[in-house]
Amino acid sequence: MDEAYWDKEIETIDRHSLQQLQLERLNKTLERASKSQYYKRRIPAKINNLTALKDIPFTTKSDLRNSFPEGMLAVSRDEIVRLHASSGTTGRATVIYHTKRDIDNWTDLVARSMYMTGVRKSDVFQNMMGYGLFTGGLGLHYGSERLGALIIPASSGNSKRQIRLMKDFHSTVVHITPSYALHLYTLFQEKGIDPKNDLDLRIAFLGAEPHSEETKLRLENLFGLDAYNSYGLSEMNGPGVAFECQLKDGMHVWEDSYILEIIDPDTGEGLSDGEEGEIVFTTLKREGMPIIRYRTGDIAQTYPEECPCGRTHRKISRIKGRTDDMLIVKGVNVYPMQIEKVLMDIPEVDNNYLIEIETVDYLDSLNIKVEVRQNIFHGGIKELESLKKRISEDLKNETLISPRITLVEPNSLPKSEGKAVRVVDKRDRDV
Ligand code: DLL
Repeated sequence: MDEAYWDKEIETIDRHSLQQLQLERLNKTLERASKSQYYKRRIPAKINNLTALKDIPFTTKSDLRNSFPEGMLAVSRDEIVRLHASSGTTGRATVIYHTKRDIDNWTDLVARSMYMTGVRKSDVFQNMMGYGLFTGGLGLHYGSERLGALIIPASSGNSKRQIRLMKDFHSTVVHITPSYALHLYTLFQEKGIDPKNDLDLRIAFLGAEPHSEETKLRLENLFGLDAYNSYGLSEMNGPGVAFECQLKDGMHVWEDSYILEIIDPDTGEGLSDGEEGEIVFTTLKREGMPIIRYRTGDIAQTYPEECPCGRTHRKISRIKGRTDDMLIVKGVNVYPMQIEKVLMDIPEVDNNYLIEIETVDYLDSLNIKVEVRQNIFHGGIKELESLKKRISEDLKNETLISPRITLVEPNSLPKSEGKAVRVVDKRDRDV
């Protein structure tokens, strides 16, 4: 193993060889997928070049739902060793099946990702993502074991215990949702702990939900560590699909395992580097349940430049939001992430906020509740008014909208231990 790389050969493979490998693996994928009920009549037996992938139809979340529970299974049930499933809170559940080799490949991608950020055997890794059907806990768990770090399978929640574990075992690396990390910091403050000086944390993996660069910088400053963006989705295994390297400027998508496309969400046409659109993935190594041209709903762009870290796998930007979480307020398109970006850049703003959208006189009306720092909240009315004005102006510059701003006390908004609910949509649907 080379110092800087987990798997130098594959991480630094030249683009031409990578594309050849992709075509080879794609054809194997087509062969496997054709054994499933769902794909058997939808895909060609073989394609001769990667461009021909564009002629294969997309797979969507509703295709996964409609083929529940076994319509996309491509091997015999005996080959399956694990499943992960979404809760189905916004619709019917979806399920992903893994063979032994699928778990092995996933484990390797996670170990590769963690190693890339600088995690080594000597690290103590506190995994604060939920263990269970959600992929955040178990996904990182096995990767960390393969790497050889000492893992604390803390799972999410129970903040007091999390803090105790960090202190007792001198955790150096954490895996956490950004919203939970922000919440945890307020608890540190209450307990008089300064994570910068009283703990040994040096690396955090932030993922499972959209977050702005400003939130990440804020967390790096509060905790005194390097935060790396970790992106993935259950349909593509879970975490370990794309991860930031130590340059922290975009996430490498592991293209030996996934074909990455960015498309125009309205027309489905492919977009070029630097153009923002929806991420589409095709699995290249999955046996149990191969998925072809999956529309993730996540919005990002690819970077045209080569990364100085030497890895040749293309990078994507931070996720701007999801196609389905874009708000249209009085005709203006706004992503919650744009709002977060503005808020987290203002030092007087504390670590939590909530966006409410409702119908007033047939029009969309946006109300943003913002927790402000204790001293500001209990300071003069003048200070509060001027903070409100600053937030309004900055939001107007960033998004062109002028929402109502309500400043509230720290710790008064609902807290998150997993994926945060940032937007409450109370709009009348029948007008
Ligand atoms: O959230 C997998 C994961 C776990 C990724 C832990 C990273 C860390 P799902 O529950 O299927 O899987 O949700 C996937 O979450 O399509 C994105 O919309 C969002 N998401 C995940 N990671 C990020 C990220 C896991 N780093 C959905 N930035 C995805 C922004 C993210 N959004």
